[in-house]
Amino acid sequence: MIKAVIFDLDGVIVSTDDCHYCAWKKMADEEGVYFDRKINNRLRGVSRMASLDIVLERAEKEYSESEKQALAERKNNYYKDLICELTPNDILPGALKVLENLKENGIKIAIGSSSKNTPIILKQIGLDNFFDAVSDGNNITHSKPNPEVFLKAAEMLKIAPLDCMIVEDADAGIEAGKRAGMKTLSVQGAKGADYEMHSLEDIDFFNRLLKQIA
Ligand code: B16
Ligand code: MG
Repeated sequence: MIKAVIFDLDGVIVSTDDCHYCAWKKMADEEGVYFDRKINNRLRGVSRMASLDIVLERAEKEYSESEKQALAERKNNYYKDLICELTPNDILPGALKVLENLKENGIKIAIGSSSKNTPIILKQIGLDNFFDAVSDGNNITHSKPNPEVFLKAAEMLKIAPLDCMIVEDADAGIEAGKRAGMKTLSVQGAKGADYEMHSLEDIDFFNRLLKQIA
C-alpha cells in the first residue's frame, strides 16, 4: 500500500528547465562552449557539478577544479536571478490538485530533489511549509541515480521505502527510485518506470493508480 508519495521538484511540480537552460547557455556562451537544448535535457535530475562536466564535454580547454567551482557558481547566480521571478502560477498543471488530494486522503507527501535551490523555489511558488518532508541537494552526498535523496525523504517521513512511490521526470530519478526499493511513476516520458503518465493533469488516472497499487 502507498503511504507516501515523494515528488521530484524540477520538471514535476514546477518547470525550471528553461531557467536552467538560460543560465547554462549564458555561462557556456561566455566561455565559447557549444550548448543547446538537447544537451540541457541530459542535465535533468543531475547534480550541479555533474551537469557542469556534461556542459564542458564540448569545451576546447581543460578547466581546473577551482575554475570549475567558479563556473558552477556563476551559472548558479544566473539561475537564481531567474528563479526569483517564479510565482505560484509556475506550478505545473495538475500538480497542486494531486498534492491536495493526497493530503485529504491521509497520504504523506514529500519532495526528493537534487537541487540545492529547493528552499528558494518552494518559497517562490508558495509551497514552503506544505510538504511533510523536504529532502534535497542540501542534505545528500550522492546525487540521482543514487537513491540517497529518496531514502532520506522516507526516513524523515518514518515510512518504509516499500510503502513509497516516487514521481519523476528524469531517467536518473526513476533509477534512483528503483534502487531505493520504491514504486516509480514517470511524467514527461522519463524511461524505466513502473507506471507512466504524461503530466499530473490527469488526476483521475493518478487516483486510479493509487487504488490499483493498494
Ligand atoms: P541546483 P530535480 C535537479 O532538480 C535538476 O533537474 C537538474 O537539472 C539540476 O542540475 C539539479 O537539480 C541541481 O540543481 O543547481 O539548483 O542545485 O529535478 O532533482 O528536482
Ligand atoms: Mg526533475
